[in-house]
Formats: sequence, structure tokens, C-alpha cells
Amino acid sequence: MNAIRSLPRLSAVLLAFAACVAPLAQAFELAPLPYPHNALVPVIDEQTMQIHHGRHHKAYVDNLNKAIAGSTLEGKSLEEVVKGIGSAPENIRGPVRNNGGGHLNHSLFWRLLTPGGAKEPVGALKKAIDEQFGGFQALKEKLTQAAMGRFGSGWAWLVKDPFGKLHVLSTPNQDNPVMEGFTPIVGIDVWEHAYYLKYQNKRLAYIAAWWQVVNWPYVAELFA
Ligand code: MN3
Repeated sequence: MNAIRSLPRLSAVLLAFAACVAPLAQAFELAPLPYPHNALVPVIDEQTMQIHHGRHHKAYVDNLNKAIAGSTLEGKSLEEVVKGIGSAPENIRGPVRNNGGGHLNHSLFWRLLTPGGAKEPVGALKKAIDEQFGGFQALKEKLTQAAMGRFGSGWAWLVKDPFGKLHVLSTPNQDNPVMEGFTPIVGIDVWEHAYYLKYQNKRLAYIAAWWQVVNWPYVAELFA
């Protein structure tokens, strides 16, 4: 009799337990870098990559998981969360914007870089850049300007609008162009944590070297 009476209580306990562990199963995760930490030397040094990926990016992932735990955003994809930031619950919108953006931006950033590889865009992407900016050199100058003009922390981007047209813009903090309806295809992280150990305050030197490790075939995929 006692055992039967305690059954509802047992199932309530199990349900509560399931509710606690379910969000963990869906939590966002930090993917490993797609190459070793020293792969981008001498453009980006090994220690910067270790700290940038293992601590900064990890903190965005951990803090995003903390922010959305128990909220209506649980179970949504990262893109959905960041795109829909305007309708995120108000009490967590700030941390979700910063850490969701941080997770999305860095997940893209690591894949935009590669050791060696093509030094400039080719094919349809090259054609679009030539038509809209007057050549790769002109695009580089425009992106460099956007990156240098970003006061404090943020990103410079080459983005595609819904009509397929390219634009150069910059965003503050960890905002991502998807928040404004654009698709980012190149993103330069100009937070000091991205370059300070090797370049100190010389952001321009970091940006000038950065072009050597861009993964143009991946950029072309994002453009297509
Ligand atoms: Mn960063």
C-alpha cells in the first residue's frame, strides 16, 4: 500500500529530475578549433589562439547557456536565438545578445581562417567583389577602414543582403549582422583580445596580416 501511494510522488520526482537534466543535453557547446592552435603562426600566435578560443569563446558559450537556462529560448538554434534577439525575453536580452552573438561570431571566425590556402577570392565571389567594389584591393581597403573606424570593441564585416548584394559594415561588441537581416561572409574580430599579445595597440598591423590566413573557399561557400 505504501509503495503504491508513493508512486505519484516518485514520478513527480522523476519529472523534476528530467526537467533539470534536459536543458543540459541541449546546451550549446564549444567546438574544437578546426586546426591546431599554432596553425596560423606567424599571423596569429599560439597563445592568442589558446586564450581567444579556450577562454573568451568558452566564456560566451558558458554564459549563453546560463542566460537561457529555463527560458523560452531553450532548444532553439544559435542562429535563431541571435536573429530573434529583438524578441528575446527582456530580462535576459542583454546577456543573450552579448554571449549568443559572441558564440555565433567566433564559431564563424575560426572557420573563416585557415593556414596557407588561397590568397584571394575567385569565381562568382571575385566577380561580385569586382563589380560592387571595383576589385579585391578596394574591398580590402573598405574593410580595413570599417575595422579601424570601430571605436572600442567590435567587428568589421563583409555581408550579403537578402537580394545578394554585398556590403561592408561594422558592429559594436558581439553584435552579428544577422540581427539586421544580413548574412555575414567575412568577419574581422577587432576586440583587443584578438591581437593584443602580438600586435599590442597596432590594430592596423593585425588587420594587414590577417588577410594572409583568410579561408576564401569557405567565404565563397557562404556567399553562394
Ligand atoms: Mn574575439
